[in-house]
Amino acid sequence: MIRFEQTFMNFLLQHQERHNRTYHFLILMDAMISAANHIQHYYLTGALKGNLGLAGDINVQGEDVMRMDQIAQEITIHYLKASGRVIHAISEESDEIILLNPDGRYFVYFDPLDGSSNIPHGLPVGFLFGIAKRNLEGPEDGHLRAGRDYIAAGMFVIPTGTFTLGLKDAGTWRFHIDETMTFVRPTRMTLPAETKTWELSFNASNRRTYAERVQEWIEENESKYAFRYLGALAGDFHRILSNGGMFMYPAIVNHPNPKKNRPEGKLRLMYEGAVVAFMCREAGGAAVNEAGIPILEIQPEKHHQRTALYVGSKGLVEDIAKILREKR
Ligand code: AFP
Repeated sequence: MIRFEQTFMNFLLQHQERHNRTYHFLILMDAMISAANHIQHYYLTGALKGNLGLAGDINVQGEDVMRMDQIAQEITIHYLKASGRVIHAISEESDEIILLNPDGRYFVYFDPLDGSSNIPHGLPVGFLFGIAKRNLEGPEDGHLRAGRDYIAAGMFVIPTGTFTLGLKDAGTWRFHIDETMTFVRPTRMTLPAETKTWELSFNASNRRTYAERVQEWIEENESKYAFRYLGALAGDFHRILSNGGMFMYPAIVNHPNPKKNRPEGKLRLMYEGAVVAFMCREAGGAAVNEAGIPILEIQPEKHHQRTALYVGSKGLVEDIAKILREKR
């Protein structure tokens, strides 16, 4: 593992030269970090200030909006706009594309507070984001980018003070916050090849609703690995990146109440699935959907498109992908 004793900005500057990162990207990252720190502050004081409850609205996904979802959304939009670098943003909390700076050069796809069931308890949630670059030469080619076209993707696990960032062709790095709220000590993340620490992570209460072949795969494999599940993708994926194994949120196709089936999956492609798939690829792993297609290859057709997700160590993901690709 490579370690740097330097601040986050110095780290990026060093990588800028090697990987053609621009000054504009640094400004955008500064905005993301400021937003995350600000959200974390509200989250830490949320129980005392009464901010960990429901807001009383329903979001575009038909889910109850929490007060913290609204706060995190407002904070993120504020910083993205102030950065002057983002043309359009897509957020879990907004039905419409958010138009920010006409001259901005990036698209940002984000979920400012993912893992709502943990909010009332003040337990870990995630701030997930993917970044793509606008086409600066020639005609604009739209903001709906597949994960393979992201230039970076990252997640803050709030309020644990950890930040993980994947940079295109430059690895996935984990930072920790210090007393001055600076993210320091980047450590390059590589999924462990050794299977001893591998974990499986999925919502076990859903297992009988998965496709039969997925249920069979779980039965054959579960006793080989430890099982862990937090219910917030950023936290669960954080563990997989460190320990190896696989996080999965399969399609729900066998629910006793067919209205509750989710054949297209639950997680959102642009700001959940593709974000962790990108970081995973840069750490040596893989990610596929319910058809066994690489998540990073899926061209989104709409902003809030959902996907099933299998992400983690290549050996496990490729094993289940083979089964998912078999026609039955
Ligand atoms: P919410 O933000 O709606 O709770 O969803 C969180 C999430 O998208 C992802 O972070 C979790 O991995 C997954 O859903 C948890 O879903 P279950 O509660 O169905 O297990």
